[in-house]
Amino acid sequence: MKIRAALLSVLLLTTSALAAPKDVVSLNGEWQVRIDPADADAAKAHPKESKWFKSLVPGSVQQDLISAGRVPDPFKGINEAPIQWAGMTNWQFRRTLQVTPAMLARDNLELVFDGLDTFASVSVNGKALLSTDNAHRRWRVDVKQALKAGENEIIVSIASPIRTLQPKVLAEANPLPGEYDSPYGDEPKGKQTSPYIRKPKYQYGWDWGPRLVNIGVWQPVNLEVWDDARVDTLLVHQEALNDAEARLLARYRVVADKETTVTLTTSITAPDGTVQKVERTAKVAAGVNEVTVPLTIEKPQRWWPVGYGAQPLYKVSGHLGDGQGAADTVERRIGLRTSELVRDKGSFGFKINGMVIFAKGSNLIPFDNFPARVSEAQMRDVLTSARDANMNMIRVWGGGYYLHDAFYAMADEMGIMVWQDFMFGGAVTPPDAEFRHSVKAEAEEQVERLQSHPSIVVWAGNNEVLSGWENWSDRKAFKKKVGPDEQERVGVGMAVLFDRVLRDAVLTRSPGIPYWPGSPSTDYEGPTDTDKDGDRHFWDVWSGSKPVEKYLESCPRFMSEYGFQSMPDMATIRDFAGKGDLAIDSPVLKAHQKFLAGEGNDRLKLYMDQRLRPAKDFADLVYLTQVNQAQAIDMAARHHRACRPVTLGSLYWQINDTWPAISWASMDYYGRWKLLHYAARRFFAPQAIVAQHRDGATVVSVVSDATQPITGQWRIRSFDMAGKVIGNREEAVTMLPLSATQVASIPDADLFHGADAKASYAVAELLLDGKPVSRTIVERALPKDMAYPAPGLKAEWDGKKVTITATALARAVMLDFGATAAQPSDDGFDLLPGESITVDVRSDATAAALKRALTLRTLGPQ
Ligand code: BMA
Repeated sequence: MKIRAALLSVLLLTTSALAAPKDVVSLNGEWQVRIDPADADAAKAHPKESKWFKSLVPGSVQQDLISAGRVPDPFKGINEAPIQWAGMTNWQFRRTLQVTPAMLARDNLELVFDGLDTFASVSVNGKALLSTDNAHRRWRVDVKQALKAGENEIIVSIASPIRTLQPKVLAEANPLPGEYDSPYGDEPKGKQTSPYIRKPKYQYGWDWGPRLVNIGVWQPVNLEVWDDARVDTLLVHQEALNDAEARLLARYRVVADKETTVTLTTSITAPDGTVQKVERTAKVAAGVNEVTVPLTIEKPQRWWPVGYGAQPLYKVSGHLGDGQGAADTVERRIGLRTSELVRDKGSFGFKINGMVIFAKGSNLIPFDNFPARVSEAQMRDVLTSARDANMNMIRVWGGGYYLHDAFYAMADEMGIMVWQDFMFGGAVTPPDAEFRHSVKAEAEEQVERLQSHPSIVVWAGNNEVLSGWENWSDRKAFKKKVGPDEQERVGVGMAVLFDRVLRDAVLTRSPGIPYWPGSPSTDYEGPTDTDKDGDRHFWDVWSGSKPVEKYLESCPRFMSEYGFQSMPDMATIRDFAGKGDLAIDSPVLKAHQKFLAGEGNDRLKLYMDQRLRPAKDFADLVYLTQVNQAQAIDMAARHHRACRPVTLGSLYWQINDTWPAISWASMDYYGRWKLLHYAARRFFAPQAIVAQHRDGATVVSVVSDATQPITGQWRIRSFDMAGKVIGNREEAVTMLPLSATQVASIPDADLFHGADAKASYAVAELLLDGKPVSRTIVERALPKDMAYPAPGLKAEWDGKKVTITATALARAVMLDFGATAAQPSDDGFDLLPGESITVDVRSDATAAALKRALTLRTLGPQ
């Protein structure tokens, strides 16, 4: 018996030694870059860069130039202009590759580029093998014939995307409307090349980010070496899900170079570690084959969004073997859940596992202007901050790029639902077939790559392409100029893309997950961007300069964008602006403000003048912009929540920044939370109180995201500025599951008893187990007109903990550490007379330095 077992293992070892598995050789790391010698003018203008210098892959030439100190860092000071030439130049990237005779003896050697940005030609040992035109795609090319034993040279030539497209665009009488015109004279106004290319749109400059038109090998590169057959993709479809079982279909795409028989072993590892295996033998032909394997999971554990249950994940791995040469392994991690859109008489919302979930969250823009350098830690920080602020949804906005797998894997683990846009940022799309085919391939590939992630609960066709086509003035002008036939051709082209091509990609690659043609849209059921139907982007406040109270005028079905700008913390401003004097209209602050081509700081001023007291100095002004932002979004978000069930989601614009900026972000490029992010934690709390003063009364609502009824109390107390209670009302309340309930509408006479509006306020609170879990302050005058008392703030330190006490009302207290980087555990809070709060301060600075750096700011007199 023993001998037989030993013999068997020897045999097994021998067979597996013969069967060489697929090899993946990473070609990431150090490459070289130079100006393409054919680009003679550029080489003449930049002789130094016409010689090879160090390049890092994945990356971009812009990163290489910055790392080598050949251009100043565009994120600091006013340094965006000196790097522009890089995007207008044709480049070559080069590396060598050692190939052994053993590798050459294998059946297949393929170069796989996960992303090339964008118009690239690849040659190996001087032999042209591949040319590309879509940065959102992966490219695979057979290199066996081009390789030789010993040293080989790979050259990737990438042409300037602007220069490549410009002849065509300049020749157009009416080029397609795009997004933001270049301030650098490289493209004439109204003649943008970006609508014609498949490349992250924000790199051409956005209203929160610089123009940095990346050129490079921006994703990993590998050499894949295999025999007989490999697994090209493994899709895991969820065909049915109930409490008894989940029925799945593993769909393998197997690519073979000859007819052979393969064994596919599919293993499912449950969250508790138990493994089940299904083996399937299939005959495959040379070329692309599909092999499907039905799987069943008994008593499935469901994946839930954060706040509604756990996030159990199952591992599905597939092993391919043919007993001769082929051996390949793929792995997917899945979660079991259903996702549906609630669409009933115009409504719009998400039903996960049959439960209608109010979406609380924000919009995510790319993590950096150089996507290749984004770290996992940076992505984790943003997602963790989202979860810590009680968000359950992030919209991955369409003007960027499809994010790395790691991002979605983290969202899966944290229970953050992802609204995933396809990458269309607002530009009108070309109607030609070639463009459509490119998009089709991109969409199918990306949905296949991401479909196993339970966090992705919807795919949406684009950002603002549909509403822009309907409503924006440049598009109206375009339609008029081109006439009805061309208008129809372009319009139909977009409809084919967003209503058919992308919808089909989701339907076939991720069946069961809803598709929504655009944000905002109404699924082609009527005009887009309305309160009554579908999702809405509301920009009357901020872009339209309307007062923030406009947020309260209606209950949209789902607010997928609304936003308000502020300055980042002083630590961040100092980092990009340096040490000198700071002013809101100084060149460096205008350079880091992209709204209205740099004039956006006027809008900050407009709203500050409208609502808040004058700033004492620049640091105080920074504080005031953050208060204004936090208060505006707080007002809107609480309102949206109180509008449930008419409203089923509230995603503010935007959670993050691509660089150190003055923008709508609630946390800046360095991850520092602005006051808005702290406010989000309060206004998105699972149980919250909403109190709005309108038409001479205070309307109080309570909202609960719990799935069980919850009993507590709500109370409202009114005070004068000396801290005396003027009015008081307290009632028990049972909050129904997943609900918003108006509990009172109290006329001023009953709450404030004739007190002066400017010298009194009310505090509405929700109490559970006798403790306040949510609070909001009602004021009947604008903050600037309120007669706030001197708050008498005191700070007492204990290590890096500080206790702040107020003797009188202190509104929107900020712990300002100036240029010292520090993150307090709470900030922007209100203190009632006599109240105190203890805050932990996370910082590399010493406790003594923190104590020295601290300034306490409030809306009242200091
Ligand atoms: C929106 C977005 C972005 C833009 C933002 C702020 O509508 O979709 O295109 O950055 O507004 O203006």
